[in-house]
Amino acid sequence: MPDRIKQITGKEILDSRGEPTIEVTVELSNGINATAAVPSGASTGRFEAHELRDNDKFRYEGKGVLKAVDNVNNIINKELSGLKVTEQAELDQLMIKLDNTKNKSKLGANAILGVSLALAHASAKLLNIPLYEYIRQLYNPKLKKYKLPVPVVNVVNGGKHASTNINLQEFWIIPIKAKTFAERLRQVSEIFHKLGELLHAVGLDTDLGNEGGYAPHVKSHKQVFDLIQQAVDSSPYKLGTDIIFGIDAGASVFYNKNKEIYNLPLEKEKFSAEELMDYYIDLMERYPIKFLEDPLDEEDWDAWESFTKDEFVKDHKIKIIGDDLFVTNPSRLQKGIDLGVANTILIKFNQIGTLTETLETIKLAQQNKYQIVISHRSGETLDTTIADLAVAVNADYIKTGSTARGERIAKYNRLLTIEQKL
Ligand code: 2PG
Ligand code: MG
Repeated sequence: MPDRIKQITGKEILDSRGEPTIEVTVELSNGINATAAVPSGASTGRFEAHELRDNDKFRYEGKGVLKAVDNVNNIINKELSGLKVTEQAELDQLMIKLDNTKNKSKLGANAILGVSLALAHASAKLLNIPLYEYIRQLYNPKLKKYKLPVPVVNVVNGGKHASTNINLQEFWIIPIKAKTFAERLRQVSEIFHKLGELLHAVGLDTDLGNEGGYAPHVKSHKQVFDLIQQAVDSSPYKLGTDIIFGIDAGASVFYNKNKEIYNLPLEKEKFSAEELMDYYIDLMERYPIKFLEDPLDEEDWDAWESFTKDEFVKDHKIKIIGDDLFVTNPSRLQKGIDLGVANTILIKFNQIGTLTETLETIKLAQQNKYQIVISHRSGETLDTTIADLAVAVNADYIKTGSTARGERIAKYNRLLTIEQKL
């Protein structure tokens, strides 16, 4: 039968930081084969599914993934071979059972996700339809129209994503007004280049961080916003109407749990949760910042709750985005829904470990009117599955780095192709 899985093979490859990651190929009995590769984070949430690494200090400083590869080639391959490839939910469930831990620590979420995504790619090929259409069928076949996500584009990299003194992790420009994805991409790319020229002109570094944004050494976080603002002002686009700002603070990284203090050395200050929220509000009063991802620590639920319910945040319809907070996990999202925490969720399929669970979390979010940002990781490959995922579920936004670096551009280019097809 043509739709049966003949063989599943894992391979150790390198990601965009030159660290090992896993690539999986699924071969069907009719000869069709499809491949997917798994990304990897640096500012990883404490509650993410487990990324299995070898801890063999003689290979890749312990970061090899040969155990995960071995789990694919033996345990998973043995269990799934001969089964029908299009039974995505059942196959994902089988792997979850086979692993039988809470956070996929036995087989590795990287091993399981690689297989899960390669299965979807193989099924789409088998059915001769684009991947986004196949994922749409898995997600909700009743959804009629397709919508392209708006890119949130990380033009300056800080935190764990670059060697700079910038503590906040990401500074985004968001093209909210243009009509098409292609137009939006052109606008941000033009502004990105303007920003590069500007940095160069004032003698600041224009080398790129992990996600393709600039990573200069600066005087303050405000200086970063001033520079981006100047770049927008020198473009044909209007700040506040065509282009708005956002940040991923990545606050868990600079939170001191014992002292209950947020530490931003660039501001020469330590902040309590309340002071940090005031700091964000001050920034939002100065600049058109409308998106705040992970403004607070991943376990600071009370602060998240009071920030979401803050008057300024509500009046200005600020998107409060949970990444490390929710880790694409339906039970953590449910807690957020119950408490009224955040109004937008970041989705990364390697935080949870299968395509099926990712879709489940997105469904829960959409049913509860949370907006969706589909996201890359800071360690990426040329895999473009997130572009198809975003279109499949009509995600509101996609976050996949700046408009530079091949592994980021691959996703944008895939979206350009999809837009032309639709
Ligand atoms: C984030 C991500 C992606 P990382 O914090 O949102 O930008 O970073 O992959 O390092 O967790
Ligand atoms: Mg984040």
